[in-house]
Amino acid sequence: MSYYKINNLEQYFKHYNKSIREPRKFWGKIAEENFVWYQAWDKVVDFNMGEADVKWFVNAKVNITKNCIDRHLAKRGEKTAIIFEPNDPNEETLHISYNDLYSRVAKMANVLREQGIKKGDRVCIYLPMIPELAVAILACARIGAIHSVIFAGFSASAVTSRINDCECKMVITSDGGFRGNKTVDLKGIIDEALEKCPTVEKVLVVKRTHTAVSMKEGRDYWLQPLLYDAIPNNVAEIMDAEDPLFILYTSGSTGKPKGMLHTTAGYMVQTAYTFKNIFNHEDNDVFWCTADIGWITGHSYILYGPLLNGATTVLFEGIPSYPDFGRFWEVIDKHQVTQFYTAPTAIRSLAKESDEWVDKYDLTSLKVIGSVGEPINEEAWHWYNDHVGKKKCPIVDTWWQTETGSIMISPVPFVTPTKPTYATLPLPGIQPVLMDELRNEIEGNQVVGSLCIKFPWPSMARTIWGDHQRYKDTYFSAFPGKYFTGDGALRDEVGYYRITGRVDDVVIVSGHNLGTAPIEDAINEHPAVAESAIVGFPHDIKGNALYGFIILKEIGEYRDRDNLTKEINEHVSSHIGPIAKLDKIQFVSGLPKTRSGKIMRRILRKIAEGDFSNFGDTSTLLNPEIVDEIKDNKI
Ligand code: 7RM
Repeated sequence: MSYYKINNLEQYFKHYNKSIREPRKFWGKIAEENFVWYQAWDKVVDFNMGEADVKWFVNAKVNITKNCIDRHLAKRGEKTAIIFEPNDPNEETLHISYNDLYSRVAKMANVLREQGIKKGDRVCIYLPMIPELAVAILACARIGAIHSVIFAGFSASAVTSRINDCECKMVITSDGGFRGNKTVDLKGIIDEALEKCPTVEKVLVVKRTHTAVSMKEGRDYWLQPLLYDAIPNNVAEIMDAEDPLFILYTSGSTGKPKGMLHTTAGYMVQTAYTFKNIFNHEDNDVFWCTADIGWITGHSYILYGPLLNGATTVLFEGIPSYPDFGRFWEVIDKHQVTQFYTAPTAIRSLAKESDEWVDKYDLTSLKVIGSVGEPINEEAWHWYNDHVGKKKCPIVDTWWQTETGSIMISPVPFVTPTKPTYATLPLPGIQPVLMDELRNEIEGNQVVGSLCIKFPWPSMARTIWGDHQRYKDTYFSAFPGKYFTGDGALRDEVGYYRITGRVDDVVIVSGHNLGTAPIEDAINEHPAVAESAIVGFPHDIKGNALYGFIILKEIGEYRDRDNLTKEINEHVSSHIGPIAKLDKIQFVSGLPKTRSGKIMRRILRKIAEGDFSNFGDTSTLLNPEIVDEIKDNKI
């Protein structure tokens, strides 16, 4: 009996039950049958949740790139591994075969070694979505260097703090990056960042935009000439299962980002397994995840998950609105994409545009469409289902985190019946529980609580780089013995999970605990409202009161703002209760968002409190300019 593929609902339950009763046998069998190892493990898992100490596949030896590339060469050498779709639709698409990927990675790995990078060294990768980004990541993994990819939209100060936190020895960047009709001066940002990074010895620079950049003698080297001279073969480093694979920074509730550390074997096993099942991957598929590789979604589902399965994965350099709002759909049509994986924020922004953009392309190649990053609201779900999936493609609403490494709760398409706005059921191996305020597990269905995971899973982060105490405090102390996700969830009558949002987004108004998410949902139902964010601010009598930041749709009849404020509050009052009425409503043209579409409530909270000092690094936002607008118009 193999557990790698779930074919029907009965099998899902069978695998799930096995994974709970005998997790070691379950994961051991998957690991044994689907990967190549230099040496097997002594123990499948060893853990102490209280100490936040987890090890998978203890003492096994492996190299993830042998599994991503080498083992496919005999059967699939000429198969396309990566389709590179450039920002400019008139620039030629590049099809990189597995053979080609092998030699590119081998050359890059040899260059890294020649430039003094050894196993365990940290390499910062600050590149646009170009093939060299994928190749650089895999080359690090090849030689055992720890990659730390920084999203190439982050500012110099964000780059400086991330490089210094993990003491990178090298930076790989490019002269610039294309983004729609703009170019971004990546090398200039790196030069500024490196003024305060004493550990960086070398900078390798990819030529992409051909803009003039300054090259520092003895530090900066053009990458292409080095690659040209490199040998296209490389012996992979033998890695321990628990050797670090990468660090990826994620924002915390305080300003300092957390360097989540992922290790080798567990991450490999579970990203491969989840990719296979959640996207129902078959051999001739073309998989497209629109995230940036700078986020965990890109790490796990543009690169590692697909390549581990010998899939064809699309690497898209551009943005959804360039040259027009049809770009995503044009790319699906052009490459006959079979699985499309994107974020609700992208869906909503494209749903706002004319349906003609999506209707004019042939999307019949699609089999499965996915969503990730935040709760998908009912309206967006239906638009996605009707216009993109044409009611024929199951929507996989995938819940997971940078910390979890791979998808945790999601429908398995063609197996789990979907339900709008529900991430549905845990994948085999995942044991979610809902907890109440008294730290008791809530049993049964039709309940809400804080979402925890009560047993370790292979791809979980092992620590925060350099700060294990913070890792323990953040994830393993609120509910002893369990991993606390920070999210709230409800479990419906059949056991399906719906993630309702961060539980830290709770405000206590006159002694009542009010989750901001349901209030936002109610407000968003008002026909004039496009989007809203609610935060608390101190109030003399109530303790806290609610402050709403609201984006309006372009609807003429709702021009009277005072009236609208009243109407919105009446709406809240009738949907949730008078206690949830907002004390202040500010109409805004946008909300501060992270690049993956998450509202930065930390900033809104500060504005609502009237504290305009130290917003943290706002340059990491999608729309940093909005902060001043909101601040200037504060009520
Ligand atoms: C993959 C990713 C993690 C946080 C997580 C949630 C939210 C992600 C969903 C979701 C509802 C989903 N990693 N989140 N997916 N909420 N439904 N399907 O996004 O580290 O950047 O964010 O994102 O709050 O805790 S992340």
